[in-house]
Amino acid sequence: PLARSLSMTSLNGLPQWEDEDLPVEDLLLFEVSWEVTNKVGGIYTVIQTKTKITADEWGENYFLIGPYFEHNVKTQVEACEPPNPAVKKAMDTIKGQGCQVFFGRWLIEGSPYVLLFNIGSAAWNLDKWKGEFWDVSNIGIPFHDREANDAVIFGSLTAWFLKELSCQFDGKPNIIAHFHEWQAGVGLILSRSQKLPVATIFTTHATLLGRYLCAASIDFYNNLDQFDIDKEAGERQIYHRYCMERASVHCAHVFTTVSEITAIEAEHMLKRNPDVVTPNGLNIKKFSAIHEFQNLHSMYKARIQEFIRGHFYGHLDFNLENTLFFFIAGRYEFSNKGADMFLEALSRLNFLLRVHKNDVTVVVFFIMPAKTNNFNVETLKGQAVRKQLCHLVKQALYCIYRGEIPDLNKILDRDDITIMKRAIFSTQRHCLPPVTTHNMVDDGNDPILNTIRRIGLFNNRTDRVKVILHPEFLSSTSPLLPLDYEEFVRGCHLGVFPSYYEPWGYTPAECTVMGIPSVTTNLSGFGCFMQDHVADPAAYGIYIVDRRFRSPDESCNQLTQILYGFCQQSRRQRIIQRNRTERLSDLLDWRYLGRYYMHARHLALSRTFPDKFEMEPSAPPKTEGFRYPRPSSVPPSPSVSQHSSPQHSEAEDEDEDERYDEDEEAERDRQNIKSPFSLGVLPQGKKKQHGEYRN
Ligand code: G6P
Ligand code: 1S3
Repeated sequence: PLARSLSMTSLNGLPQWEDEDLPVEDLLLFEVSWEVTNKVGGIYTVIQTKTKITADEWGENYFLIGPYFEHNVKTQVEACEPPNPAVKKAMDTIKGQGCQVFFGRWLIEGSPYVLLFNIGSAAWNLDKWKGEFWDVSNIGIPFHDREANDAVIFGSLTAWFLKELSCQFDGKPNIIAHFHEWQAGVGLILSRSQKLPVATIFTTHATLLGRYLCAASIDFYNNLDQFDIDKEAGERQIYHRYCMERASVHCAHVFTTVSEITAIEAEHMLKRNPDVVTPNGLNIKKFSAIHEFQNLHSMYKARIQEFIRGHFYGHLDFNLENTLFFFIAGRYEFSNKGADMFLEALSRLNFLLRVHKNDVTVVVFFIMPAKTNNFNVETLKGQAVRKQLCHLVKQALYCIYRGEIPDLNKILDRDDITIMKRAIFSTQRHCLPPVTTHNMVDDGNDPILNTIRRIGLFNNRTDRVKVILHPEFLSSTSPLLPLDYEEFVRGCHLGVFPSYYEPWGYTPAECTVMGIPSVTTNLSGFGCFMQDHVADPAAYGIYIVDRRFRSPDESCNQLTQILYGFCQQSRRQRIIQRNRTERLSDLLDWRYLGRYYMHARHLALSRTFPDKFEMEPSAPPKTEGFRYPRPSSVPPSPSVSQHSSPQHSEAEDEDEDERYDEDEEAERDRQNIKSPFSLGVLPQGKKKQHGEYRN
């Protein structure tokens, strides 16, 4: 019997696509990654957000394979017995040989099953497994590369498990194994060399060489076809890793990557064109109250303002109601993530705001983890002073709330007055508000701090741009800024991600679904995707800096203009723009983008088991020709297409209620959005064709 349908329903007019139903009851799907239950970077986000739709489709036949780390398991996984007897038997065989395997449910949406290998418990096999890997691939792993050695153990365990599992089946169920990134690739290479009856998919989320070459400030995109890639990998001492990556790519039945721009990169750095581009989605939750995200913005902005009161105590001579919060966040790759260009643009913005005597203040957060020795004293002191003053004010207010006419002699006794005087004295600061919240281990060599020193953004009173480096990921239990990342993003006004190397880029995508505008570039997968799908991205709060066809200085000027333009928006314009930004969420929903993963699986089955899955499936429709239209209230004049901020009159500023005509605009736009099918741009339905794909 055919199981759940793989058909995707249309989301607000986005293109529909129906694929053949896959008999998922006769299939098992394993997704393998070093980041299963183990947060290292963006791949964790891909897997963790995608499980909901994958578990909905595959039910009990979906498993994730990852490494076992006690602290992760304790907080995220609930142990249970494998429901599938074949899976249990394969696990028991491995356990019987002294290697620990953990099974449970990952406590995230979709609660998928996870199978976690304890790498340490199997490490005594390392020399043997490295030898076996050499025999099949001629790739030698140096003893000092811990990550690569772990990858060999992880991969050998994965292939061993798949072997023990598949030998129990007689043609049914068929197995699909989807491997992410080179750290999981050894499992794929070994499965293929052992000729296991498993359909394999390999997804790369970034190429090793691309990341390294870009970080070395090489003009990467203009020289893609010029690099001697073997030599480059050797010089950077990553030759063995690059071989593992390249072998995984070439062994896979189906090779995918996350964006068109990384597909081009892969063609040059890995010498294979991806079969499918699988853009990254998010698990979108819609609030029942349409404007709830605006309320949340207000609520979390107030929490950030509280932190600012403490951080700038004694220097709070700017109006918090007229202060904008910008931020950059992510892996600390200074130039790859565009922190270098951002700082330069901030210095120019500071100049512009000062010379134009603009009364807006911009506070910019850098959330990029680095090695630290905890919070610094000056920052902690700021929050302590704020709390003390807050306590005294609350005491006074309490009387007023009780309906008493406040009698100063009664509400504050002598001790309170003494405390208050001391608190006020302690707000007299003899140094500037700190640029960093933590004691940096390598303060003298830190690239962000060194750039701040060079451009002189020291949080002086005269600066209109203030900078705060928070070199640790955010947490709701922090004594300093008790917000988790999502809450923090919601409270900010603009995310700024001017990346040079960014295969996809989750940070601006996350901003979008929370209704927060962001800056991205046309070198990021996300930026290119938005350019392809939205007629006027800036009108929707997606600002795309051109880092491809302009010099770095020109790009930096463009970024400065974007930031300066944003500072000139009125509150009402910002509210309207946030509404528009949030409207793009459907485009980033896994319920829409998950179809590309489905297609990759179907394709892998048809290539591995051609007698059962006879023909290669037709690709999901590309959305070329389909675009979110320009918002209807933006007249299509050249001046607007340049500036692209929401139109309004001064009088409108008085009305700050965002629920009015914006809803009408949204409705009008929704009606304008037509699926390419209904426009006749793309063919209806599905049609299987032979030989449509490269092998
Ligand atoms: C949300 C709230 C409004 C508030 C506004 C502030 O839209 O619902 O009540 O006035 O945020 O916006 P701003 O861009 O100034 O932080
Ligand atoms: C990679 O993580 P990164 O931040 O090192 O994978 C992410 C998920 O596909 C992607 O969004 C990002 O651009 C890549 O760089």
